[in-house]
Amino acid sequence: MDKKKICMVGDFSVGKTSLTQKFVNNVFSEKYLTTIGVKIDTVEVESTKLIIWDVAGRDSLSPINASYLVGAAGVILVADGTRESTVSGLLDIWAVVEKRIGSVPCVVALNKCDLPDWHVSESNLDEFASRDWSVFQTSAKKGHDVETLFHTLVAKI
Ligand code: G3D
Ligand code: MG
Repeated sequence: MDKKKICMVGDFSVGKTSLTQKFVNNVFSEKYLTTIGVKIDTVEVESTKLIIWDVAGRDSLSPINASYLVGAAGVILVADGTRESTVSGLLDIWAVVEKRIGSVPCVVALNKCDLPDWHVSESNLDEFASRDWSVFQTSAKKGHDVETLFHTLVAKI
């Protein structure tokens, strides 16, 4: 079976772990917790063995942690739609990703869409669209668009 590593990236507390858990709890998953603070879930999606890397800690892409990206076939960029800085911050995070592993397929989760206090500007959405990223408004809490998010990335890689 084809094996593909993907990485969850995004600011602290945007919902990387919650989205991963919501997704893998609906499918059979083997988990590993590595000593370097990365949680790895392995799931089968459409005859691909998907290996999901979810980093712990505040700054998922500090220069030290950027090596976490090596070998990834794609990334899920996660922002908290109620915190504008985490949305615009995706552009900086993408720059780190691109420098480290090149222009891999990517999907964007604007997470916490169940909350009323939504702050996603049109200019950020335009910027994402111009990069050909697939953008989803997700809720790890309600399960909204979580399956679609992961399946879209798998289709791209
Ligand atoms: P991280 O892995 O990116 O750091 P987490 O983020 O998955 O740990 O989530 C951080 C906090 O946001 C958690 O709250 C979690 O329950 C909450 N959260 C994640 N996704 C959603 C969502 O879709 N909707 C809402 N309303 N909350 C969400 P706590 O309070 O446990 O820190
Ligand atoms: Mg986490």
